[in-house]
Amino acid sequence: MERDKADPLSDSKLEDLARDRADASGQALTTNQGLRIQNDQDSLKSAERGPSLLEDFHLREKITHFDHERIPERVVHARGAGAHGVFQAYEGAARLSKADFLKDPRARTPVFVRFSTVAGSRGSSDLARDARGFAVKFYTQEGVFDLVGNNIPVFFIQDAMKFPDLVHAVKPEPDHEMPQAASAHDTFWDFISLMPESMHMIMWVMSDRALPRSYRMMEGFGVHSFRLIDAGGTSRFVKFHWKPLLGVHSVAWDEAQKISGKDPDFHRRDLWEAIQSGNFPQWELGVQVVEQEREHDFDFDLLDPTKIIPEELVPVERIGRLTLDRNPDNFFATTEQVAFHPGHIVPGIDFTNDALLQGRLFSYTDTQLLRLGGPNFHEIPINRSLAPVRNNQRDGHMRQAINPGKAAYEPNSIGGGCPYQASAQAGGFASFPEHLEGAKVRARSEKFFDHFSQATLFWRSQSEPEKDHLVEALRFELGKLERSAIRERVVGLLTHVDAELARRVAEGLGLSAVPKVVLPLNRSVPADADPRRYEPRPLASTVGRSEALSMEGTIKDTARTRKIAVLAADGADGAAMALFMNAAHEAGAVPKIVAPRLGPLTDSTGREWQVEQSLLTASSVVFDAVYVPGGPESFAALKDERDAIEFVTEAYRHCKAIAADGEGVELLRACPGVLEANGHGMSDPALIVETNGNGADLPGRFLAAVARHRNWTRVRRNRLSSPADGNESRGRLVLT
Ligand code: HDE
Repeated sequence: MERDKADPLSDSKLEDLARDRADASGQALTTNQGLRIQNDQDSLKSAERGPSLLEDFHLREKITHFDHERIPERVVHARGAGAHGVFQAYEGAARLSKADFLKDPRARTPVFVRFSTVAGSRGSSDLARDARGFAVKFYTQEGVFDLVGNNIPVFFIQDAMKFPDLVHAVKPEPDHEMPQAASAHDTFWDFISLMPESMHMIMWVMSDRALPRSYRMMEGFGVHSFRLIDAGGTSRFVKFHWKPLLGVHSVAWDEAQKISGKDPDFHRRDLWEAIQSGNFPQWELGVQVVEQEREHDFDFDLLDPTKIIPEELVPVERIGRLTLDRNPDNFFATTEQVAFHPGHIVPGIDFTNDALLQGRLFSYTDTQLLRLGGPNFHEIPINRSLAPVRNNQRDGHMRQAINPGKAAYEPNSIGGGCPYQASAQAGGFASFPEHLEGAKVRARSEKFFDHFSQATLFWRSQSEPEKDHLVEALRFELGKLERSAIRERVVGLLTHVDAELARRVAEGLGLSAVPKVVLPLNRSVPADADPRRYEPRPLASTVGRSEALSMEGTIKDTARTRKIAVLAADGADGAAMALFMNAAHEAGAVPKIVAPRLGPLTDSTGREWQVEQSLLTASSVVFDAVYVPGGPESFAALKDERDAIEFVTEAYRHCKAIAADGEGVELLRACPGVLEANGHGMSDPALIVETNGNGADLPGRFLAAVARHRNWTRVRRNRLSSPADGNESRGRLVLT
């Protein structure tokens, strides 16, 4: 997947950025005025032991700049990671949109992508339970187009008016600023419990979608309905999707919490390392297209961002490919300063009246004015359009452009009437002339009030392990609340999603019964309105299942980029190790030797291997799978290491593929619950053990299990002694 160096367009943004690259290699140190510095060690003093002098321009410049190095972090999506890449449309996309970057399958449009969590601060963990931002900036020849989406296709609220409330509720509580990057606290659930429109999104964020294995393994969604405008001026509604070529995969919640301690940069590191090693992450751009005439054919409103269009109703058509192929040179210059905006748009794409989107169209410029300090943030290299920028805007903080001439107004004659307006024919943007009529109101359409049908659809579409995880997530989140009234209100709302779901959550919370629902359910009601008009009401005629909502059917045929720990010590079976290492490399996996200590490891054949991490620095949670080769000496060294036992036990608990041969199997036996759980573990397809030494097919079987990601059915409970019988009562009365 080498980037095509000869391609002029895909490199054009990198060349544009190169203008501002300050490379100091082989150069002398200077002040910001270019003065060469002779002493960067000592400040200027009146004597060796005397006070510093105000005259010391070098010290003042250095410290002043340092004092001003931070800018305000993003109000939301503060923590993120970015990468450069390229987008290329497939043949046929031109049928749907006249956008230049979609029209020509040969055009390789440069992009910059930023992934993020939503609630946490800049320094928080990548593994918080949260939605992930998936923001793509296309540097097209017609200007910048930003697709600023999330990895979840719906949102908590239907109207921008409630966004500050939502964010205040989920952010750390204002009195003590706790908890960081977590929704498991009273204010968030208090708000949610009074806002049933959030229930569909709650299903998603309580599901494993909120715990991605990698940014490279999550879907992206534009969320709102947008418009595509074709060359003939016809408008169609569209929902945007990003489909990852590696499939959609998640980690377990216990694992996520541990990764937050062991490697809070887990996702950022994963993205960086994948790109660095040439494993360029890829997604296909998908569209669900709805003809204008079908706008009202659905049980839900296309303008309601709390609803999906089930893929069974409108299939996703794949129209292009995104490849991330280059890490940024400098985090601050790119990832921190990049300014996305759903309102950055090009001809061929247009907005809808989704009231959440409409609010966003205001917010993103406003926030950049504060964060980036003024109206010229479009001149910052990462934000700079590749299409020429010519207008009569002038001056302001940090202006870079030097606009010659006298005429900074339009119309003008002094400047020859330039810059002139472009006709639509010449690429001038013209808004879609949507026909509108109605009274000026603060209200939403009738169909917006079906708050539960799609939440139910999501729940019913999950596999059994996914349902278990969702139930556990709700028990965890609600279990952290201090106020039982909020907990009960939420469980009450869950009964409207699914009675079984509510019962299971109630049981885990130790409630003696599923709480009675207190009406009205919806407390998001204007002062003078009749609350009954605002109550949720089901409209969807059928609630079945939608395969696309579950991760069970995702791509599971590649072990590419999967990190596999080879747990070994001196004397490990050299033949088995060599066989496995070759097979793993061939499959594109990333095997790393983890041993009791760093330095070279000598196997049974005398071959030396580089130990990449010791048991002290490594942890199973940052690996996808574990292989334990045989060798009596290696086993003897590992069996007494508590860290080695925990490594395997934890990998087992997190449903990962584990393989062992020879004495390696003995190590598995020493790990509580691993081999006893099902006799020899033979019925577990992700537990591959070879006791009689004839393990030629072990690497192949193991790598196939790694490709399947996890055996989520392995443990339906975490208790060691009894079989997985589905009894979740934890010693309490079972609720019916
Ligand atoms: Fe954002 N959002 N948002 N948002 N959002 C921001 O803009 C906002 C919403 C999303 O990597 C902010 O530059 C409002 C939905 C992403 O830099 C801010 C509303 C979706 C990113 C803002 C929403 C998003 C942001 C903060 C409701 C998914 C990070 C910093 C009306 C479709 C982009 C900034 C990046 C960032 C406002 C709702 C996605 C404050 C008012 C829905 C991926 O302007």
